[in-house]
Order: sequence, then C-alpha cells, then structure tokens
Amino acid sequence: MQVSRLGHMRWVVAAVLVVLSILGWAASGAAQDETPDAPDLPPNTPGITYGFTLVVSGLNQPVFVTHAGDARLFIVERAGVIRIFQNGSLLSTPFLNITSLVQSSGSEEGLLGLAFEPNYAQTGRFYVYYTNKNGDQTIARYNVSSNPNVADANSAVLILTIPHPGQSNHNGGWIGFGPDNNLYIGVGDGGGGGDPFCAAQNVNDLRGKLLRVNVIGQITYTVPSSNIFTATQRPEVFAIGLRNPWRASFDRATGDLYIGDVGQGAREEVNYAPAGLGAGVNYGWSKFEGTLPYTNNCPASGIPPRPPFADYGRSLGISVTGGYVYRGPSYPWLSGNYFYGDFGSGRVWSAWQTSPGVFSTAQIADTAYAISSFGEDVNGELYLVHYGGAVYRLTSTYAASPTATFTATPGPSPTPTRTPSTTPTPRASPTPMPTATPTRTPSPTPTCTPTPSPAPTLPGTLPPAAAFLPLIVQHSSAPSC
Ligand SMILES: [Ca+2]
Repeated sequence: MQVSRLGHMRWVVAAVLVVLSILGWAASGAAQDETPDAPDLPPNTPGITYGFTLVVSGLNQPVFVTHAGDARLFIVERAGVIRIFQNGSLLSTPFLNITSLVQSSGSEEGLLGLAFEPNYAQTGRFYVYYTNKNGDQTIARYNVSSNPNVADANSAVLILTIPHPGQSNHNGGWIGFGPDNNLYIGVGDGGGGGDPFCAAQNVNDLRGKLLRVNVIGQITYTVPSSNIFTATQRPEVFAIGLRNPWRASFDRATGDLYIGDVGQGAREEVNYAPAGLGAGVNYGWSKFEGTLPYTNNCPASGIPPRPPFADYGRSLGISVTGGYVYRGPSYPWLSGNYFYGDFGSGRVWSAWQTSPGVFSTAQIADTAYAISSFGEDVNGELYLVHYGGAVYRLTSTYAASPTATFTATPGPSPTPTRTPSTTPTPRASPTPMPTATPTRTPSPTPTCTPTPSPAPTLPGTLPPAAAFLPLIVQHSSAPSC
C-alpha cells in the first residue's frame, strides 16, 4: 500500500485534546505527582528542534525495537526474526528465528512483540508475542543460549494462547513489563470491523484487553491478586475496552501507562493511566471510538468508559502508533514528554501534562516514515521504527531564544551547553550516522486504505482556554485499520 501523504511539514501546534477523567483519577494522581511528571519544557517550545538519525537500515519489515538491559538493540521483524544491533553493526545471525511458527500472511499478523524480564541478566528469560499458524495470539517464553547473542530456539514455553478465529487483523501484539514486574499484554478485539465478537466490553473475553500476569519465576504465569476481574472467567484481564492496542509503554520514571489504540474509521487515540491506577479501567471501545460514541449491538460492560487524552481524525492519520515518554540523558529539555505517531501519515506528536492527568499535544514532525513502533534503549533514548526497513533515533536541539516568551515548568534552566542563539545549532550525534533518506515502502496494513482528506482546518495555535475542549477535526469514512 502506498500511503498517501496527508499534509505538509508544519512546525505548529497541530491538535490539542484534553479530557478530564470522569473517574476522578486525575485528581488522585495529583497526590503522587512528582518532579519527573513535569517536562523540562513543553515540546513545542520555540528553539527546540527535532530530528531522526538513522541507526540501522536493511531490515525486513521491523515492527519493534527494545533492549535487554544492556547496550544492544533488539529489533523485531514481522516475519518472525529478532535481530541484534550491537556496537554499530547489525549482527548477521539472528537472536531468534521462529518464522516456522509464525503466521504473517495477514498484514497485521506476525511476530509483533518482545519483552525481556527486568532481571534478564540473571534469568536469561524473555517473551515474544506472535500469531501462530492458526492465526491465534501466542505468548511464549524463551531463554538465551550460552551465546548471549543467540537465543535457545528449543527453550520455548507457551504462556498463553488466545484464539483468533476468522480474521487476520487486530492482533494487538505489545507486551512489556510494568513497574510492578508483571507482564502486560495488549490484545486486539478479534478483528473484522466494529467489534463483531463484542469482545472489548466483555470482561470474560481476553480480546480487546490489556492483560496482566505474573511470569517471573513461574513456569507459565499466575494472576496478580490486585487484578480487578479475578472473579470473572478471565482473571488475567487488567483493563478493557480496547480495539487494537498498537504499542503501549510505561513511563520509566513514573510508572504511568500509555496505550495507543487504533480506531475504526474516524478517530485514532492515545490513553493514559497514572501509575498504579490502571486496573479495571474501561477505555471505551466499542461503545466509543476515541471521543465519539460508536453504535453497535454489543452490550456495555457497565464500567464507565474513560476517554483518551488525545485523539485525532482522518485528516491527520489513519493508524496510531503509541510511543514513550522521553527520559534519556541526551536531551534533558524533553524529559517527561510523550512521543507518539501515526503509521499512515508519518506524523509525530508529543504530549505533555499541563497538570497531572491533563495533556496538551503538539505535532513535532511530519515524516516520510511508516511508523510501525517506537522503542527505548537501556538509557531511555527513543527510537522510531520505520516499517520500510530502518530504525532511527530521536534527536533534538535546543537553543533558547532571547525573544521566546515561554515559561519553563519546574526544571533546570538551559544549561551552558545550550547555545544561546536564535538559530538552533545542530548538535553532533554521539555516534555519527549516515543521513537518512526516508522512502515510503509497502506498509503492513494493506487492509487499511486511507481516504485522502482535505487539508486540515486546525488552528495553528490554540489559546489556553481551548485546551480543555475536545478538538474535533473533520473525519471521513474510511475502512477499518
Ligand atoms: Ca477508547
């Protein structure tokens, strides 16, 4: 699928959506608000620039990048291969190759997720999420071999298999360890369009959910007693009301949870739960798509739905990719800002909390990348995965403008290393990389054909008062992504 470009590079605020929680968790979150919640500067501060520096190319449909607690990057290729990037080189021997187990004929199928145990250096255990040859969601554990760069392909232990009959889309695919050392698993609603299985609001169905299980030290898993739905048929359920959660993350400094959830035909969305307050949340689908009501015959769970903190329409993108809160050492002015993007439009946004649980968002780049994922390295630097076969590292410069009128939120003033110039001075990358020449290549969601939309009519900048109003951009009918 050749994804049409949906707009021009514009260094303006593109969209703002702030929704106060109807459950009151925002207020309760204030009590635990700490310095790490406050970014040093809003991401659209004048003088901040952004770039994406090529780290590695030549990949085959990469869909994820992560680390194992050391300097290596582990890159997931959809067909079923995990590659290692180490000391500036992509190792020729895969860390793991399970293509014989993985079904990837459907564009959204494949090896989709990877997570290393928090104490991986001691245990050598890691987890993968893939669609098996029956099309079912499969979470399996593997061990590293005596060679730290090669996994033991014979060590597989099946942790969980979730039937996925009849459809190849909405496989979810994100797995990750939370600050509680439990494994979180993002599962799609079973596919098709409009939640045909009425799974997302059904607490007895693993589909359309974020699951939480304890795998550390277990043969398979146990269910944490703090899961809300332990009295139901599926106590693994942690949160409900998701359609196709495509990338989630925990803020490594605060433990806050962010979930990107791909929309049906109108709205892409990003959800938030403060640290320790995510259990039992209903993110709305399929009674809501983003902030819009969605009509079908599925029974509601009865749990009040929580709206996303950000959503956007078809003029800005077609398939959200959830990202990460930046906590790396290279660009301290970005600390606390959450970066996410859109697979189809290539746009990248950053969201920040103007007060606990209340967000503003700004577009920070309009790229040519098919953004299949973001990722973190061991230090907290952020990476963008381009499905066309490359991984880029987020870079930034900051040069305080003498005429800038922003007021920095609590955080350090610009350090002496920042050039006091009205012209941002590019900072040399610690590891010089060749200049990327992004090219659009076939994308993983041919089932999602974007409808070209008229140019967005968003205001360039919203006054502060508007920050509390949902900004409804125009949306057009489009097939399910
Ligand atoms: Ca939702």
